[in-house]
Amino acid sequence: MPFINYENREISFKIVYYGPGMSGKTSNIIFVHKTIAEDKRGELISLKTSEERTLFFDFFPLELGHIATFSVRFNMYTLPGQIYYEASRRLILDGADGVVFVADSQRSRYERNILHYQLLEKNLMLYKINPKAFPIVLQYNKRDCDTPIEIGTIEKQLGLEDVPVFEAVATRGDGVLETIRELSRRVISQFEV
Ligand SMILES: Nc1nc2c(ncn2[C@@H]2O[C@H](COP(=O)(O)OP(=O)(O)OP(=O)(O)O)[C@@H](O)[C@H]2O)c(=O)[nH]1
Ligand SMILES: [Mg+2]
Repeated sequence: MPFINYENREISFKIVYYGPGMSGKTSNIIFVHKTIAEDKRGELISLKTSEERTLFFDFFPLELGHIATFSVRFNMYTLPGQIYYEASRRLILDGADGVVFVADSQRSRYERNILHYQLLEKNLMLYKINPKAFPIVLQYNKRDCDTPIEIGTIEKQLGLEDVPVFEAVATRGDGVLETIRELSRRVISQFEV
């Protein structure tokens, strides 16, 4: 559920980029951040290791216009994909209103994508959220790699229906805004229902 501040007339949604290690979550958020006009975004904060891996999270706030007389703010987070940071992932997912699942299109990462998607579903259920009724967008990132996995393989393996799918090359920004636009639309329309 979004956080509603009646005094400041502000609605805050929490968006989380989820996915296996090195799939391109931070690259997504960096591109979104640099694309947004300066007066609409806050500083991008990254807590990372010396090897540029996300240690805890990346975060920035984004002003997105209005719903009725309330200003809308999206708090954008990525989480660490390395397998041993499961406790951090669970913590960052708490209170999320929508998730971009960033999958890695390299064949060698296929199993990792499946595992992390299953962990996402498990973690949502821990928070009493039904993953099938929750705004999730699936992004196949790294489409520029050699012989990327075919679109549809992850959905088929996991029995996903009605999950919007986007192809991306996050380092170039291809598909990044399309992905977040669709998720924003879903998050806001679910709130308005
Ligand atoms: N070729 C290619 N490289 C990419 C793409 N997206 C990200 N990368 C590279 O993949 C590496 C990992 O990207 P990050 O954005 O840091 O990945 P992450 O998912 O945040 O990784 P963790 O924080 O460790 O979970 C970096 O070297 C990026 O430059 C892409 O679409 N194509
Ligand atoms: Mg990262």
